[in-house]
Amino acid sequence: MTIFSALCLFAFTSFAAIALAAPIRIETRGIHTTTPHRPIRRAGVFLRSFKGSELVPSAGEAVIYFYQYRENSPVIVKGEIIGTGLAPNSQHGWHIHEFGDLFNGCASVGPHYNPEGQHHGAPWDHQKHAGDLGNLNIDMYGDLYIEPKVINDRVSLNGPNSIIGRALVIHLGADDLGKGGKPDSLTSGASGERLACGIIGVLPDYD
Ligand SMILES: [Cu+2]
Ligand SMILES: [Zn+2]
Repeated sequence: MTIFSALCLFAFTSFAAIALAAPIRIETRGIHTTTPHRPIRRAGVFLRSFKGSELVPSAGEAVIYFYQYRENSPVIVKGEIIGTGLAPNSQHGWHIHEFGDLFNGCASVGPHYNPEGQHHGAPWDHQKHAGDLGNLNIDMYGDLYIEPKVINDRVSLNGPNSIIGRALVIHLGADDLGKGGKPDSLTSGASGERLACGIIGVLPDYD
């Protein structure tokens, strides 16, 4: 191989490598309503544990993400928490609560977010709170994986039903989805103590 052909080959392969590595960019202007592959809004919650109003230092990073692809489309929830510290194979109720107020820890975030004035239920019921997310399933290793999915189709990341600035709460017990017949089944699913919570905030765009 001559030096010239070797140089040509080198130039070609490095060009190909750069071309392959370069991200595919979609040109957008203003709000991304015409590009279904990018959410119009991303939001996230950094979950924290409290004892009363005192913040308890937690071991891992616990973030849950929310995406919305169009102004009126349902919100997709996604997340993974490795090493939750919760019992393996356990179920925990989780909800969007009304206020983004952690002044008194998870106690000051108010009741379930319920702009329609309905009673507590399962996320797939007609009668439910907009903030009802059902149960989280902790796996046999104590980890949590939430595949990207729509859990409750009544919430939004914009407009009058926006959950931005409200709180996400994970409870000690399982949510009975309003069907347990306990005094608080129809208000909170009898899911017990509030273990962790955080405020839902707007995240920056991807780039
Ligand atoms: Cu709750
Ligand atoms: Zn509820």
